Amino acid sequence: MARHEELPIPIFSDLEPVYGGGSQLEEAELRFKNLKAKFIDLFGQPPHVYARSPGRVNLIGEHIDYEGYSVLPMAIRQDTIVAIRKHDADESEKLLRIANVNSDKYSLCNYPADPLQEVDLKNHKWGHYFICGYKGFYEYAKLKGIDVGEPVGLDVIVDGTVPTGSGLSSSAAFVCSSTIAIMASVGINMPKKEIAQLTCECERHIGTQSGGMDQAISVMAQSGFAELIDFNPIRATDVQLPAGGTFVIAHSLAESQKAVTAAVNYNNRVVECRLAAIVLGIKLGMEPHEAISNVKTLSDVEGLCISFAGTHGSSDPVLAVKELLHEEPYSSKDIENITQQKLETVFAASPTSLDVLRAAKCYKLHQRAAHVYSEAKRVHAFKDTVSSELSDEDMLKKLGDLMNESHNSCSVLYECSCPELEELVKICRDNGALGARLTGAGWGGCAVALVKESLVPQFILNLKEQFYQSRIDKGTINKNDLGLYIFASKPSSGAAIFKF
Ligand code: NG1
Ligand code: MG
Repeated sequence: MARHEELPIPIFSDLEPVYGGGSQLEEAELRFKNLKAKFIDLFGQPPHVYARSPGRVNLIGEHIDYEGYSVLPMAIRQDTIVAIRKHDADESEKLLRIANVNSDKYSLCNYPADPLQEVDLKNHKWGHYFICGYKGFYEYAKLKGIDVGEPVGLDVIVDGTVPTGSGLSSSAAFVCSSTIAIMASVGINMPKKEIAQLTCECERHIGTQSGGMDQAISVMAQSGFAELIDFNPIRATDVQLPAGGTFVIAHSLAESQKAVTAAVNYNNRVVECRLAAIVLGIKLGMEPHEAISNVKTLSDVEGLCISFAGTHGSSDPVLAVKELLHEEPYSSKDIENITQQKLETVFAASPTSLDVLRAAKCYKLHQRAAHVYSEAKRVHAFKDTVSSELSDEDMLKKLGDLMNESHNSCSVLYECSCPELEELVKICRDNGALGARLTGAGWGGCAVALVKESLVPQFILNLKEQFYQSRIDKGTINKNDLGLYIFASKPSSGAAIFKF
């Protein structure tokens, strides 16, 4: 049987295979009905096709996908649905009209039907994420010589339930569902692993140097499983989570606007990792020019680090980091003395990296590299624990410990937490979570806690009291919306196309 990443996106003519039965199915039926009615209301005709793609929670493996390391997320139930109608070639208006069911918050965006348009990064608009998919798909088609005809107008309505800026990957759910809807509208489908790669490249048009985890899980998830995602090439391996444990997702209520703060947060860390990798490469014997042209990620110099560790009787690349990179932050001068090249020259080809250099005061190479190498090991330890012979009790405890270690590393070494997340993680642990950590890029957004199944209702009640009540009293959130901010989640299924 083909591995599931080799298969195309499934096409369904009813909702049940994706939304199951019961209240979830009823909710979905209502959403689709409403979406169709809005579509006809706004554009005068029904959509041709719908695509849906879910958000995700990352269980472990944070900020290492862009360094080439495997991660372990699971898809959540919340998703984005994109309804689309492709104009006929003779319809006059060559416009992409992108509307949202939540028109109070997201007003109609119009773009030209031109795949070569640039995404206006200085002027962030919600519709830009659709354009990421649009541009990316046409670039891909051109590269592969796929004939998709002349661009025509598109009518689109988006319905998303993944909370935004929450580390649950609303952005990838939107980019993936958009790209798949655009593909479906011109009758193209392909293996999921190719769509995962393509959508990762699509999302980079928003200006973040994304890894690829979010798109990979959104496209390739299987109901009932978390997935170990490997990169280069992209692969997804089902991971059956132990019975008796539940992942509870809780929002810190600090919104992380990654596309807006990329130069000092997300892209900054990508640049720091690259610099750490280059410096390690040079310290381990590479010529500076060779390191600059060949070393892109910390995984590229892991072999050298392990050989170095071997001479000290260890196999841990973190040992090389400890010996070869000082803890004191590096100035650009310090690094340029090692690379013998101006940093502006090293990153000349990447405008978003040049933004990082302009904003950065110093570079914490030791801390970032120590996080990445140790986090990469924790992902495999997590996967090995799940498939070990341990009793459920011991297994859950071990998984919780790994999640706690991951959070501490994110917080102390990678500095991608924030006060609200620290408070929330502590409250989770104080209330019996076996482990709790920030999930997604951080700097706000959600935490994920591993909780014994029998304790979940009480755990949620305690968090409501100890974390959310004061925020309800202050009017930050509405009491009736609490279910949006704290919920238990089972692993749900990946992207799908619907034709009714
Ligand atoms: P969020 O912020 O949850 O969308 C981001 C990246 C991931 C990964 C995580 C950190 C994008 C689209 N996603 O996730 O690739 O690097 O941060 O582990 O940029
Ligand atoms: Mg995102």
